[in-house]
Amino acid sequence: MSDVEKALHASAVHAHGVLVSAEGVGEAARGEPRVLVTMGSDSDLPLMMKAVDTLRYEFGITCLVQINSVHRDLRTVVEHIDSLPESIQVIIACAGGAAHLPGNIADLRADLPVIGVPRDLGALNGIDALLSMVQMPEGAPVAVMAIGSAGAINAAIHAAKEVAIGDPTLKTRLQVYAEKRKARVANQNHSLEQKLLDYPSSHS
Ligand code: RP5
Repeated sequence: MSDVEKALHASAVHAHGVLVSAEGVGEAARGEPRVLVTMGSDSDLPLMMKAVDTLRYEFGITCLVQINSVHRDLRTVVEHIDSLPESIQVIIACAGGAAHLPGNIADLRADLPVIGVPRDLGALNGIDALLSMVQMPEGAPVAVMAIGSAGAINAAIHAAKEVAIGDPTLKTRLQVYAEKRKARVANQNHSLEQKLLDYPSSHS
């Protein structure tokens, strides 16, 4: 591990975050974190791993993953968000219920774009989190994605697009990702005739 990487790991530990890259987690991670992926509770982790895995495997983006609860420990959230590594360019924040985390972070960090992911949870199944995030008053914008899994993946793609503004290599990876999506449609058309032939008839 290089000296720069050692310093980064030390600062990540200090900020109670964990580095994640395509190479691994924690000490095994490589590179500077360019995206913070944060969430209100580790119960959000299964959803947010979709964002983390998209960032690291599709785009090769190293991220810092951190739990921040504005309902349970607001003071620590302020400390964490104030002391993020300089290399962070975008923040993805997920929460469920009365989801204040992304909006609070948008206020704390006037210099960084914040992407909100509403978690599908509880009696309102994410509608509460969606409205809490999207109805930010003027001045502290949150770019809100869809509720749940599609939102987590789109948050990662959107973050990659923002990072790619200053990184031509990343632009190429975004194009490759888009081509893979197109190939899915072509494959579906390829197997469509057989699927129609095999489809159970509703006529006797
Ligand atoms: C939110 O409350 C968290 O982001 C999570 O979505 C939700 C429930 O948290 P747990 O009770 O599972 O810790 O703040």
